[in-house]
Amino acid sequence: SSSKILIKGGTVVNAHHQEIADVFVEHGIIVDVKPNIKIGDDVTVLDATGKFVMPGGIDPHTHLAFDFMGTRTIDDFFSGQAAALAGGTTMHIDFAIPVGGSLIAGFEAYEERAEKSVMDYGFHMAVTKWDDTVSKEMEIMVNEKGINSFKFFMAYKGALMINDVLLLEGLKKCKSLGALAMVHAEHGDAVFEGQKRMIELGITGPEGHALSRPAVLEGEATARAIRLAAFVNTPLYVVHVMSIDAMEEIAKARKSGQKVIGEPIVAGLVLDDSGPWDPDFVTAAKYVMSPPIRAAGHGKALQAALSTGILQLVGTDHCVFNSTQKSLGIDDFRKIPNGVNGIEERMHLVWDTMVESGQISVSDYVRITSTESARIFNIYPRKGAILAGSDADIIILNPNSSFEISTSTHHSRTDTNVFEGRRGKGKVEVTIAGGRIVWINDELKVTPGSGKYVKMPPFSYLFAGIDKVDAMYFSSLKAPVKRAW
Ligand code: DUC
Ligand code: ZN
Ligand code: ZN
Ligand code: ZN
Repeated sequence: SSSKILIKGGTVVNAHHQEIADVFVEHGIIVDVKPNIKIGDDVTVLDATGKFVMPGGIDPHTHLAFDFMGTRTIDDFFSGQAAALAGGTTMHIDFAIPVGGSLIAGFEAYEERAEKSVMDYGFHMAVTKWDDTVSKEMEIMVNEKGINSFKFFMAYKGALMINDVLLLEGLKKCKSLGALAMVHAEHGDAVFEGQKRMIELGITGPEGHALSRPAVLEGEATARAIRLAAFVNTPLYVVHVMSIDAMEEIAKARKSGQKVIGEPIVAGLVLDDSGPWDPDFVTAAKYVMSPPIRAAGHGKALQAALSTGILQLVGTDHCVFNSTQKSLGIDDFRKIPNGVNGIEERMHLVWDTMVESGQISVSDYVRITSTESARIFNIYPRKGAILAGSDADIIILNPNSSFEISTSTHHSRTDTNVFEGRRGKGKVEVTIAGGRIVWINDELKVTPGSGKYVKMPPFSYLFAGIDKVDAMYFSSLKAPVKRAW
């Protein structure tokens, strides 16, 4: 395709505004957005009449080429991103994991895995232990490597899990760096106990997974992380909010003015816990993720929370293992690699579930699938907007066309799909990434190495006013009482 693209006559949607306009793209950048743009004849013209022209999706939560639970996710930075593009997502933020305890070694390993990228990407970094080296490495990540968010796993005992002392140190360090603290919120010690109980009862199948880690443990850890973040006075981002229990803690904190972000994932919005009870092991095991997919009412409540602003954006936790890998846990659900797909399905399922159903507007759709990610991770308006000067990451969605999800047509390398057979209204017909048409007429045209690493600067809008609050807090602590003794 030409380096110049004109998208004609569509409804251009941003998070705060929509209008019928043309969009002109040159050399990977949006050059102009206005009605009736006149052009020369060396331009690829796409007719978007009757369709929505929107910022490409930004998936804030993925795990590509992730070494986890004795195996590596089947989607790497090529196949996972190709799948993303086919579903209208043009950027993702992946979780880089330390290697041998080193954040720098972890970052370098992920840099290498991402060399074959076909779309833009950024990294969060996980912190899994605490000492002076880790503390120094966090500074290097923020000041030199373009990372502005750190994830703390409150679960996965014996592997990634941290304790409250580390969480407290980590929160303080994040605050000092202007980096966003993220938590996987489940009470890891209690989960461990719950798993033991299941095994003792003879429940070794996939149904034991959700039974061993009920929503009360997600609510507890969410509340604990929120309160520690309040004590440190730093913003908090709760990843994969899967339950009413966790959502209500976030609602309460936000109501009191605390800066807490809640991210549901698409599987948690549209699936319920009947899957893991399927008599076929692989079918049941494909739904196993943590926190687990909950009973039916939770997803609906999370949708409602998204529509009222209690939750702010949608991720996927795309972390995919095939049937063979899932079968590592055939005798013991504790050994089933945790993770589900979603990177290709998120944009379609959120459209169908939230917009087509009438729960949110098209502008809200743009906000929760793209713009809010860009704002939180401090790359707006380069990403997350259709504005002159923004990166040309654009989708054209036809609201009158339909999608259908199937393992036989998806672009992930896995042989299962937790959304198998789902269909709905609204189809991403064109994806433009970095100014190139990469998805059109149901065909992918991607070039390994064309994706760029996006550095994310610290001190996002979430930090506005934080220091002022601190000054008030500490100045009120100056020995106000003169005692008699
Ligand atoms: N949960 C998953 O299901 N997979 C990856 C990590 C996580 O927290
Ligand atoms: Zn030129
Ligand atoms: Zn997690
Ligand atoms: Zn995750």
